[in-house]
Amino acid sequence: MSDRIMVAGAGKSGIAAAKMIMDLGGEVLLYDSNTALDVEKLKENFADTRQLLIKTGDLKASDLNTVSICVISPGIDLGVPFVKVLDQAGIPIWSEIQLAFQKERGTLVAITGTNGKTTTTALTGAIMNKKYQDTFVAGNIGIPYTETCLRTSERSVTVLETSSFQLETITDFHPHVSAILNITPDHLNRHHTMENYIAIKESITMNQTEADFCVLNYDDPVLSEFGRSPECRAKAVYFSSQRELQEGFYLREYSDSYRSHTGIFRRIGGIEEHIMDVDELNIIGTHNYENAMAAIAMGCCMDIPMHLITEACREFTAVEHRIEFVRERAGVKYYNDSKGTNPDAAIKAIKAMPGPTILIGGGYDKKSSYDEWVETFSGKVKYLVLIGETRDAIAGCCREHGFSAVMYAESLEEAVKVCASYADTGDCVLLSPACASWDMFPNYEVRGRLFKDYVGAL
Ligand code: UMA
Repeated sequence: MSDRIMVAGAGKSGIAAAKMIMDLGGEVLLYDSNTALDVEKLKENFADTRQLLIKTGDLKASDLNTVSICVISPGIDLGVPFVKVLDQAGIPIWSEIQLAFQKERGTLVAITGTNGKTTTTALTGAIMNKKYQDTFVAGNIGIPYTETCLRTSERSVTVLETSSFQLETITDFHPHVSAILNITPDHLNRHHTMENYIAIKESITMNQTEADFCVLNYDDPVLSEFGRSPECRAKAVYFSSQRELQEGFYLREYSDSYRSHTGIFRRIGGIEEHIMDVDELNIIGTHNYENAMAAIAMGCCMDIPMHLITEACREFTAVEHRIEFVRERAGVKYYNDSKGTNPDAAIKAIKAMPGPTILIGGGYDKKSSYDEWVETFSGKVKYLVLIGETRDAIAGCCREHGFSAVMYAESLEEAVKVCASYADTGDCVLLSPACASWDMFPNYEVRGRLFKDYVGAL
């Protein structure tokens, strides 16, 4: 490890990365472009600041004299001006997960995809925990990998949620088991083209070999083809909610003398095995059954006995902010899906609702297209209450698709009150905004918790 490492971004990842480097005896230049940052408060995160230099604002070439490498926080777009200063100085840029991987001593399981990452990561962690006592769950889920990697051992397993932002600057990052759950348009304001976004997601496998596994969604044409291509050197393991597979994990309807069931099955070497029924799970919606199949597949790749896998699946409950049931009031069910931060995730939440739905949408503008989302409203969404930066764009899209039950609210609190006043017995109220939160809130967690507070106060 070099003497001075620059850490860009003083959020969760940056603080954890800086601590890790200093724990290993290195010196850190912690840089943040936000001049309003309270440097004294930032220092409170560190027990010892002797090896720490903090800089905010513009970055000049002269600031980089002793810097040999830059560890960049995921939220920083590689197109921002200071990255050019780093490039001109020939300083390599690593993501925070790339840094952490240098100290990984156990087995790494890494999960990416546009949607379902957090639920799948949490469930996979619970499955691993049944066999491996030292299981760490980290990454985009909210716990920086640099916070856990120094505690790994030959016996430990780390289950890591990885975003495209984190994968963009990996070099030798190498999971034993990877999963790509699905790829639909997201973060295109940062990655620009779908081709670029897909390539970044697929790069999770770039250092894998035939001794490794990659779990892939067979129903996603890009991913089913990727698993068969020479670029994917890991052994591809498929799951599908749409068809029975010759080899892999899938959903299939079957009946017994009492009723019909939807089962999760596995077929290996032509032999089919019933794993469990979807109604034994506490998570709802086809997308969640896909997440469960991916997690089960990862458990099998790690040789976890099937009875322990199914036990973990039965015990697992929805992750906070993912179609999370909040409460029932006057016959109306309230759901928090604040992590529905893109149209595809929000479509899944609408489909999972058990009744007519009053939807809260809108937020930070990621330049997404809302057409497919609005098309799923028909017959399910009674009213759409819009908040945030994207209100006009979404309202315009609704007009184009002939959906007129649209209202504006000035705040999330007002939106919750409007929903409550329009909801009838049997309806659902769903916060699933199809947009990121950053226009009105620091992150989706704050947005989700406030929603729950407002619903609780009704
Ligand atoms: N900053 C700069 N310059 C810039 C932009 C930002 O200096 O040009 C600074 C900001 O002033 C701020 C810091 O960078 O001080 C923030 O860094 P960050 O945005 O990377 O946020 P962290 O707190 O480090 O959280 C990150 C992830 N955030 C993002 O990817 C935006 C968290 O994912 C993750 O949980 C955490 O690391 C731990 O690994 C959040 C997320 O929204 C949940 N992820 C996206 C998603 O899921 O869609 C990808």
